[in-house]
Amino acid sequence: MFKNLVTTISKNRSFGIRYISTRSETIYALSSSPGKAGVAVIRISGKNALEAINKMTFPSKKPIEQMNTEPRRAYFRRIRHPQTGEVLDKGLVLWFPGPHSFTGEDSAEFQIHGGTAVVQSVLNALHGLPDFRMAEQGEFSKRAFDNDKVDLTELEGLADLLNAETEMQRRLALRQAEGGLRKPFEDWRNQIIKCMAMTEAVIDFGEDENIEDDVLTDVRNRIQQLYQSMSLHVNDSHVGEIVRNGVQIAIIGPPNAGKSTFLNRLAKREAAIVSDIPGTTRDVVEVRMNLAGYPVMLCDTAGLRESSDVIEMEGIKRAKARIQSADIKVCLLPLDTPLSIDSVIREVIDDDTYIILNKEDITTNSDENLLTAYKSKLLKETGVQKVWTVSSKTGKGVDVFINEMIDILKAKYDTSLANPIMITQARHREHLEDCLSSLKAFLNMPEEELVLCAEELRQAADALGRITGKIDVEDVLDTLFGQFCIGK
Ligand SMILES: Nc1nc2c(ncn2[C@@H]2O[C@H](COP(=O)(O)OP(=O)(O)O)[C@@H](O)[C@H]2O)c(=O)[nH]1
Ligand SMILES: [Mg+2]
Repeated sequence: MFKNLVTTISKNRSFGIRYISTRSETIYALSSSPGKAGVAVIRISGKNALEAINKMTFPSKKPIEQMNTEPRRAYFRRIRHPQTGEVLDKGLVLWFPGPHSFTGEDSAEFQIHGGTAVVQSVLNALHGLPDFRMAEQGEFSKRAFDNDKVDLTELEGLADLLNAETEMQRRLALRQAEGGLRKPFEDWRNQIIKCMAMTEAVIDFGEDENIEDDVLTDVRNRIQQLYQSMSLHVNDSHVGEIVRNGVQIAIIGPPNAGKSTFLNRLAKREAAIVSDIPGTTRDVVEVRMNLAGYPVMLCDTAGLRESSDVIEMEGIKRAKARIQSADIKVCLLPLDTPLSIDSVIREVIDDDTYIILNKEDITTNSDENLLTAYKSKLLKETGVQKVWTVSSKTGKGVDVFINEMIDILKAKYDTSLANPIMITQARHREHLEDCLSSLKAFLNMPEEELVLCAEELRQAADALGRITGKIDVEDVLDTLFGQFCIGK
């Protein structure tokens, strides 16, 4: 009985609104990037896709009816104009009958020479076929979503894969595009729906002797367990989101410490202005870097000190805002001035701050023992985990810093398979938190309030449904498809 109830409820309530597209037309588009290239890929999807192959790629010596195009095989053929028979190009032709295609519909692919005129002539020829039209932005993906080939998280993963610039971003995006989030989220949602069905069964058939006494206790235990395991994933220190968006590393410290010189050294270019006039840097200067596959946004900030200069004060305000939002802070202290940490700097040092002693080449603290003693004092007083000594001017010590920073990144932002569920977007987190708060409300509800209990579970399931796109997601879809190019 429960099993039937589960299916009925999931059919009636939880699938709600779906994004509907008109699918009578067959769509086509250039899926590779426009411009000159060795090969261009034209994709076709819709019920007449096979017609494009039959009418445009028939071998000259054989009659059409003898042509046999097997699925998922590459054929080297002449590509012809469907009306005039003129040969437009020679290329590979592939046929993917639905539902075993990206969109779930009958699909075809022409891989032709990537010249502008060649591509245009084939697109024009396709335009002449009945019920064929050029695809809209993201329309192939939209059809894949409509046909349940992918869910929203997989689509987001796909968009991220197209945008991935570093190895870690690629890894994270690929895992998500392959259903890394869909599976656990759907599994959680199904468990909640099952508990909801059990609660509703007690509401409907409470007097019935077929219902075991401990159904509600069972539901409560299951939700308790689910709540705990979901909470673990939500409290993940935002690893997925940080790797997806880039690790923000802020270079901070007093004026003239050599922050801008250090940034330029890492960036290998003169990104920030360097001068011996304290207070030169005002705006936050950003440099994107790839550190062993981790996307990093390195930010140079204005030196922190008390100042009465209006513009410098604005720079310091911006620096402080950036320091607050940074994932990692690297605090530079110059070795050519007396060793001390100003209170303005001390205030911003926290668990994610590391210290670099700069200007090793002109240190006035040349006594090794003094330096070592100062380092241990710094470690003890500030609680930072690492102090490096470098010269931004000569580059000495900078490689050691880079290598050790990579180790820190690897430890802090572990994207290995050991952590299979990685929340990559604020959108996921919001809905997961909604789901958790409904589960918590359920757990705090007196057991006899059956109707309210069932309602909390329904809201929890809906919150998860919004992540995968089972319900109410039109606004998210519009934004998402807008990120794809025409041929995706
Ligand atoms: N000798 C030496 N001078 C440095 C080093 N790093 C920076 N400087 C100099 O210190 C001054 C201030 O540097 P800058 O990068 O503008 O400091 P910021 O105010 O912290 O951004 C400039 O004259 C730099 O050339 C270093 O490692 N060694
Ligand atoms: Mg500067």
